[in-house]
Amino acid sequence: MSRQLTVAAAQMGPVQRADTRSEVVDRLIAMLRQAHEAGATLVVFPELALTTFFPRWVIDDAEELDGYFESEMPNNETQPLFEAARELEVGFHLGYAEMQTENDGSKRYFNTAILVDRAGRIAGKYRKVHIPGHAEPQPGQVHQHLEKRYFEPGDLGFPVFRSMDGVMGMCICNDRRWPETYRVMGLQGVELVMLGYNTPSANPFAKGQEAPHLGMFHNHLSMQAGAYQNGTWVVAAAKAGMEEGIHHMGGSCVIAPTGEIVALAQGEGDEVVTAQVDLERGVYIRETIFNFAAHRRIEHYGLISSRTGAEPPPA
Ligand code: CDT
Repeated sequence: MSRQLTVAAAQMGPVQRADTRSEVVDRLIAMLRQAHEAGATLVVFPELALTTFFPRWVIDDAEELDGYFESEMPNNETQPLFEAARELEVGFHLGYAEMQTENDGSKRYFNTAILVDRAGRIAGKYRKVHIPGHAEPQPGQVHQHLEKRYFEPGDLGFPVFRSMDGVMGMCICNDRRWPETYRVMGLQGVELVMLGYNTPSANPFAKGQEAPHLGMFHNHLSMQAGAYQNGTWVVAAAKAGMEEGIHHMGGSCVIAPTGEIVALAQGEGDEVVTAQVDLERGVYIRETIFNFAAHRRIEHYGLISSRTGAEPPPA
C-alpha cells in the first residue's frame, strides 16, 4: 500500500528591507505555480517568508517593529496567495511574524507558521518553541541575532494535523536542531514535518571554532537524524543568499524517513525542488527499529522534561 503526493520545498532568495509584502507574495505565487506545474500538491515556504529577517537589528520604534508583523492571516497582502492555493488545489506551509492582540489590548508576538490546505483554508498553526539568539545586542559581533528580543516562545506545543491525506507537523528553523521537536511529533504519529529557516552561513557566536562547511553539515545532519529516528518525511525551505549584507545558507531539501536527502536545492535564489513522497515509507521504521511502543524506556527519560540545562556530577 502507498499514499503518494508530490511535495515542493520553495526556497527563497533574499528579501531586503525595502521589499514590499506584495512583491514578496508575487514571488511566492510564482513558486506555487511552478510547483503546481511540476505536479506538487503541497509547497513549503521559509520562516518569516514575508519580510527580511528583521531580528538582526535593534528596532526601538514600536510602529516600525509592528510593521514586520501580521495581525491577521490571511490579510489584504497575502489573500492572493490563499486564492492561488484554492485555484490550483495546492496546499502550503508559510512562516511569518504574528502579532496577537489580547482582550485587554496588550500584544503578543510569535514566530509562526501555518498549514493551508488545498481549499485555501488554514488547517493548522504552529508557534516557534526554541527561540535562539539574544534579547540584547552582543558586543563585538559582526551581526546580531535578536529573536529573544522580539518573540516569546510558542504556546501551542508541537501539534500535528490530519490534512492532505497525512499526519502533518511543523517546526521552525532553530527547532530543527532539537531532537525533542521531532520526537514529540513522532509520538503523535507524524508522517511529514514541514519547516522553514533563516540561517546565517557563519555562526558569529561560535568564537571562531566552527569551520565554514560545518553550517550546512549541521543543518542537514539535524534534519536527517530527526527524519530517520521518527520515520517521518521532512520538507525544509531556506531563505538564502545575501540578505541585507549577511549571507544565509540554502540547502533546502526533502528528506525521506530513511534519513536520505531525495531532493536538494542547487542555488541561493528562488528555487523550487520537488520530490515524490510515499507517506507509508516510514511505516517499516516505526514498526521495527523505532517501534516506540515496543522499545522506548520512559522510566529513564525523566530528565528530558524535568531539567533544562546540563548539570555534570561534582568533580
Ligand atoms: N532563524 C533561526 O532560528 N536561526 C538559527 C540561527 C541561530 S544563530 C544564533 C538557526 O538555528 O538556524
